[in-house]
Amino acid sequence: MVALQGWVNAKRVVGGIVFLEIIPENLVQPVTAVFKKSENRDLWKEAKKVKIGTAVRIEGEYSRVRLSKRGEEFKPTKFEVITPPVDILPIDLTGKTPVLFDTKLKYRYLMLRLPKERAIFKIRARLLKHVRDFLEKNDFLEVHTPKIVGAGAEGGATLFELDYFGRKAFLAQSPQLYKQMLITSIPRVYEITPYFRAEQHHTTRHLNECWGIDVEMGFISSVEDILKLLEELLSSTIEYIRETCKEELEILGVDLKLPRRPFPRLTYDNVIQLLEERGIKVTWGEDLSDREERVLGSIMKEKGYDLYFIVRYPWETKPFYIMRRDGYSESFDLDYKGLEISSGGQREHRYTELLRNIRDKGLDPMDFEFYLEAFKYGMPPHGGFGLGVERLLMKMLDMENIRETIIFTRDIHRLIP
Ligand code: AMO
Repeated sequence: MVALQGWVNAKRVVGGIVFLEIIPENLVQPVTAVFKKSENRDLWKEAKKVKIGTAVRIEGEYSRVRLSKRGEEFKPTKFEVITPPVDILPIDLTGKTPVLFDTKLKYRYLMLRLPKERAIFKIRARLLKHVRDFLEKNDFLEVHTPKIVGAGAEGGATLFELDYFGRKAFLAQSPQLYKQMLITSIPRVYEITPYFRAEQHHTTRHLNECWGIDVEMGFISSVEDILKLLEELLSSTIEYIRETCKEELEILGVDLKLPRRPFPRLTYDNVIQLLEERGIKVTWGEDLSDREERVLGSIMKEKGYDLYFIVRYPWETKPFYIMRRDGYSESFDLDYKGLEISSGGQREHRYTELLRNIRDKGLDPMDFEFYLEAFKYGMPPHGGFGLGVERLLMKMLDMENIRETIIFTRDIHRLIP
């Protein structure tokens, strides 16, 4: 005998039989409990009057029969209503009526009764578990840095400002300054953390609260050490998801391909040239637009690559903490199927050069005094990256909208639920 706890998702009464489609608490696929009047009249009567959405507990056995689309068949011996619904469900969870995207985001907590929705978030959780395991195995220490900060690292345009006991404070855009400061004592750190970005635009690839996998590594020889680490991390994560989430990938209809390696290292100048060959003119010194990233994605797809680095961006496109070299920078972006999913680079670890970089970006060194001080006491060469969790998932799972990959969305229109 086993106990099945979950929710009634659909009910079909055919002659003397009641079929209850149950969404079990911990399985991805539904189970159909079959109540026969001829076998147990009382149970059948209970099942017949149960409302859609009710939380139930059923005892019985799996009959090992697979009903098409309705999961396995379950033969009940006991039936208990745990919580009947107070109201009719606001959405149809049987898939018969399509749910509008906006409604789906509003009722995400109910949508998660469905196999597709559960599959996305199971993959998300597995992915983060694997990333942690991978980084721990490589001697990285998980750290937690403040989310209420006094200075932003990624430019003023996307800072959320708040009042901190009469002082101006911000929500952290990234752990950048703190993860770098830690390199002077712990040369391998990582943090899985929310980023708060006051992006004004409403796109399919921006959120106002998103999650990042932030890594920083000291005593590096060059930015190539970071590229290798990120390439290894992504390849092993994709392999892990392919192996451990077969059922979820199947539910989502995703054919997750192992990336072709090594990931190409295209220079910014290479990219401009490739785009020019397609008739797209990029002004040197400007970041790539969404359209340019997408065209590059199709060029690289034709060459057989889903994942590729863009290295040596002009320094003016990158933040002050990135190391400068001859007008270029020791930075990179990693693009996946035409979308930037990560950026990083080697940092400026030399105190005087860093101070100059801050001034050259038109920033006030006084705002970064606490950060700069950490560079006075033997800061080793270092580098790292920030990898966007939602963007990575979106591309892995071939989703059109980043909002599919986070349970509760924070965008310009959504503050609740
Ligand atoms: P960057 O600002 O490029 O770099 O952010 C790193 C990665 O985070 C994701 N990301 C976002 N995803 C969804 N919505 C947003 N609004 C959003 N903003 C960022 C992207 C992006 O590639 N400190 C550096 C990283 C580093 O150098 O270590 C940083 O934050 O996937």
